[in-house]
Amino acid sequence: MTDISFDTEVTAKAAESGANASARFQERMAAAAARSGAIDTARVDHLASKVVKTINDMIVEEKVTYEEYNALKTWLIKVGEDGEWPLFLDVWLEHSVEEVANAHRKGSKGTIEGPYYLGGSPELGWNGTIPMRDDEPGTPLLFAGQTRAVDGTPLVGAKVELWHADDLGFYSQFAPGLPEWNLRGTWVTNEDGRFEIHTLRPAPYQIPTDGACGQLIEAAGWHAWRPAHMHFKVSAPGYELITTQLYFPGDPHNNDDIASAVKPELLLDPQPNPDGEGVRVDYDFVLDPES
Ligand code: MBD
Ligand code: FE
Repeated sequence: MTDISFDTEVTAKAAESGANASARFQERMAAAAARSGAIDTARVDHLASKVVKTINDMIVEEKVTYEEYNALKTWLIKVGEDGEWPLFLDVWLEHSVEEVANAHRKGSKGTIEGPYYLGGSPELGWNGTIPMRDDEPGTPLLFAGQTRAVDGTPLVGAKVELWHADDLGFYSQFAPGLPEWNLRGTWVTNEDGRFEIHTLRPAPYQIPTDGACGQLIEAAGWHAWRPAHMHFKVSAPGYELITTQLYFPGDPHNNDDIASAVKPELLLDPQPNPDGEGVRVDYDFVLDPES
């Protein structure tokens, strides 16, 4: 495995991802805020008071010094300047929110969305090839399966959205210089609820190391790796949308993902593709009905 943090071109690209992630998120939330209701003052009071108390208790318990307090203040300011609040929150907190949100589900496991989703990727039928550059590096991967309800009913016309990083760990529309929809697509399941996605096997991934999050990782002696992963959103009218990620067995970071987003049910079982190049992997998505 190569350490990409010493490549300056790579580093410069990573720096832009934070600012783009913040801007895209703010656009989405502005649209959501226009639709949402009044603020629940009692709930905000309860949660905000608890956050403040938890941190105060920690400061007293750990006898945090002014030097440490000022280091924290400096770092928090930098997280904002680098546009890395989406990255920080999604890497270190989103997994708990997802755990709470999806505890009731009986269908396929979800996991975190992370900072790099975009809606509206190109529709590629039920068995199309993901948009990629002519010289896109990576092993061909056929990802085939069915979408169905927890009661076994095949879901015809379900949407399977996939997004993943390129071989260097870049997501299109976040890192600059990539075709608009590179390695992003939407498949619509056929009359049997089936899909066949033609893409490339993603590589192990490091979160951007050149901003505030990277600074924390280095100062704490942590690592920046996530296992190789593909992100999905799977949806059908009348069913709960699944946001998930799938992983490959044997990845050295399946057991210490920086984002704590791996679950045993999310490990794939790729095999040599009997009908073509590269690998084939079969995986079905099972959706819970909306309550
Ligand atoms: C990613 O690609 C990702 O999936 C997560 C969860 C955090 C940072 C970058
Ligand atoms: Fe990712």
